[in-house]
Amino acid sequence: MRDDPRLPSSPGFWRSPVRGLRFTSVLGMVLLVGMTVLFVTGLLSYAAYNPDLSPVNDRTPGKGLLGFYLVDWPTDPHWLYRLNQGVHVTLGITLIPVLLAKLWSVIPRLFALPPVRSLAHALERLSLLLLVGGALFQFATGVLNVQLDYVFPGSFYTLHFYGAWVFFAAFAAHVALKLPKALRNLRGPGDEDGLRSPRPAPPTVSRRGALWFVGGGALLLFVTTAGRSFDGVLRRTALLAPHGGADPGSGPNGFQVNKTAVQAGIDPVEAGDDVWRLVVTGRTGTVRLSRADLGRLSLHSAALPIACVEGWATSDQWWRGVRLRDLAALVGYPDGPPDVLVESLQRRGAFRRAALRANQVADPRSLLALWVNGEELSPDHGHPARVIVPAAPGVLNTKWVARMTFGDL
Ligand SMILES: Nc1nc2c(c(=O)[nH]1)N[C@H]1C(S)=C(S)[C@@H](COP(=O)(O)O)O[C@H]1N2
Ligand SMILES: [Mo]
Repeated sequence: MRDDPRLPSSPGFWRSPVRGLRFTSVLGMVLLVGMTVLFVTGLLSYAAYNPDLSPVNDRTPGKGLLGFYLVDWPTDPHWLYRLNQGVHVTLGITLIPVLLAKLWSVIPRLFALPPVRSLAHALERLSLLLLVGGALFQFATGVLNVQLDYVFPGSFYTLHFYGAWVFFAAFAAHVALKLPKALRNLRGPGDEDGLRSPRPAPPTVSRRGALWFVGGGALLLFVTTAGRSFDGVLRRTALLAPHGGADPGSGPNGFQVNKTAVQAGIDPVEAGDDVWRLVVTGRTGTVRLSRADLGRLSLHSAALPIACVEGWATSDQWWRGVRLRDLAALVGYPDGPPDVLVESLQRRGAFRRAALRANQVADPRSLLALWVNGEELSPDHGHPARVIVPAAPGVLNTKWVARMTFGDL
């Protein structure tokens, strides 16, 4: 029964001559480095949202110890989030063929009998379930989020954050168990541990050729993804980046729009110059400012990108408007601004409000922007006013701002 080669539980059932520990070890080493970078950039991406700051930003209020590493997200260098998220998303997509090839290479083990040989073996198999399940879950949720955006309304952060910890715990255990063997197998012919087929079919491709095939697939994904972190000609190479949604057109406002004013349900009358007033509240009370009032305050410019959690980013745009710290000074914080809660005219949607930390408010490049690239903000980029903060993820750059409440959150 056990050796009946018609059954997947028999080693003879698996006939590809490509399988073997060396093939598995090479892919495993690539994943060891790649998955670690994905995990670290993923945790940093979460930290960039400043979840410890306010319940508004915190998508995983029950995280407990898992949030041990959270820091006040810095504002320097101003491309920090763009780089972090470009690496995270581009690398994640690039590693898909490597992950699939690795799983393919060890699939005979899934069916090996007896299913459980000992308590230790049972624990190992359980950890493999978390490892493989966790990896597939992280890749699936990540890819769905960047390609279809907002398929998990409000829950993507939660799913991807906890999924990352489950995966990485199993990954660390797996590496501790397998690394010595993988290293041995890279140096010389090791024991084959049931991966090499006992009755291999004639080869149609060499092992090296199979690795080139996987690497070529990864390279193809890389060159059709990496461009999403840029604009202009490079953006057009990002064939896999989502192109649906609003066409931002050309001209000063012609850079990527994630959600249009119409999609966000912005009422053009409410956002119009006659009606709109920015309501700023702080220690000394509330002030209401029209767009003309804002234009009479001290105006400043900053060259900053929009960098979305989905991995797309623009290059630096020239924003012009009022410094956030000057708005804080208007309501009672002349030296040293506190945190701020920013709320949009938008009535529904997870990103209609966000909290910023004191260090972000204090940065002289942090603006409530009224203009971009020398022109009025377009409705889709947040007219009448939007927040722009260096090094922060796009979700913190609230559009169609209606209210700012300064104070320690
Ligand atoms: N009010 C509001 N502001 C918002 C959003 C939103 O949905 N509503 N989306 C945020 C996200 S996720 C990003 S990436 C940026 C995108 O800005 P852009 O459309 O001007 O490129 O806006 C941010 N500001
Ligand atoms: Mo975003």
